[in-house]
Amino acid sequence: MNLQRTFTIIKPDAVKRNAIGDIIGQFDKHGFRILAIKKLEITKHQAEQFYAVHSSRPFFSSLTDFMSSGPIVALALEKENAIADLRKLMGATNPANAEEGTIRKKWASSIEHNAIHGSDAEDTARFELSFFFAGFELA
Ligand code: FUP
Repeated sequence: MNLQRTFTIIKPDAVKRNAIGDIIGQFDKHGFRILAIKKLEITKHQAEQFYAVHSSRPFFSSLTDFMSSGPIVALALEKENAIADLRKLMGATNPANAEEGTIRKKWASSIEHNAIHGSDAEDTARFELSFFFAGFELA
């Protein structure tokens, strides 16, 4: 038993394509419990802080422009092995490599416009959850 929390974002491209309901339905179907959820827009500066680990990568400016280009939905999810299981449900970063049945296979249109973010480890999940949610929202 390894009950875990993870953090996910339904990205601006997926929100624009009206995929919120479908993606939340997939979380539900795969046993993720929604602890907290909010729809919001972030600024370029906030996107830069969130993706600070990628600040030296060539795609950083374009990625943070994209993430601040429109509404997103941020969720805190909980289940056993939530972090690895969400990564599996998301599919590969590049939709060209995403397996059938994954969220990115269905909704992503490019490696940048790839529909969904999910934490990749326990420490990043903690940072990302606390970046978007206050402690009382996750209690
Ligand atoms: P992932 O964890 O699957 O979201 O992928 P990464 O942490 O490697 O990358 C974070 C985000 O940067 C991706 F979701 C999309 C963007 N990215 C690009 O735009 N181009 C790239 O070559 C790699 C990543």
